[in-house]
Amino acid sequence: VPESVARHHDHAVGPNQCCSTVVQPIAAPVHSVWSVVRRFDNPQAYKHFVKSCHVVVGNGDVGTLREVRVVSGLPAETSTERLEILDEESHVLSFRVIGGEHRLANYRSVTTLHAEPAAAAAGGGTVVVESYVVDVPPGNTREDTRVFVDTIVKCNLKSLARTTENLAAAGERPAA
Ligand code: A8S
Repeated sequence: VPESVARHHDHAVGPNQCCSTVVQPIAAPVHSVWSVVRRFDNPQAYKHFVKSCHVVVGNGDVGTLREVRVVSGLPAETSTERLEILDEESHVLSFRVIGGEHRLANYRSVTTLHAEPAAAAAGGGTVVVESYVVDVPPGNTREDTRVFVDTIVKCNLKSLARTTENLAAAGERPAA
């Protein structure tokens, strides 16, 4: 992993914040995984806790704001999120939560994609690294918070793996 990319996961963590990193291998080439991850306007393509998403400002470049509605059953209704980094060459995306009805104040995550050279013969492979930092909500412990957020991020990345592995398989199929 290049140092310039690793540095994105090196968060400044305040005294009442927690941070963590989730790693997910995917049996699909980096360009197909990136084609899904880069779509800041369409997180529901793989994030199943997202009920709907509307871009309120911007066209998908840095500074774009999206308004996400969350499925029921979570301690959240909406989230307003700003695209902070979209690096098409290094495959880095970062967003920040700037508002909404939920308990994850000051959430910021960074997602980076890394080609898995050993998987080249099998059509390509990717390792996704997603790290985050967030305020620990009042009345919760750092550990509670990490378990809650890690669960969401792991679900998202497992779903990203299924989605992009299916895309890759469909692309390999000979045309009828
Ligand atoms: C993401 C990651 C997270 C999203 C969280 C952690 C969230 O959308 C959900 C529940 C909450 O309580 C907070 O990449 C919030 O989307 C599913 C609404 C922000």
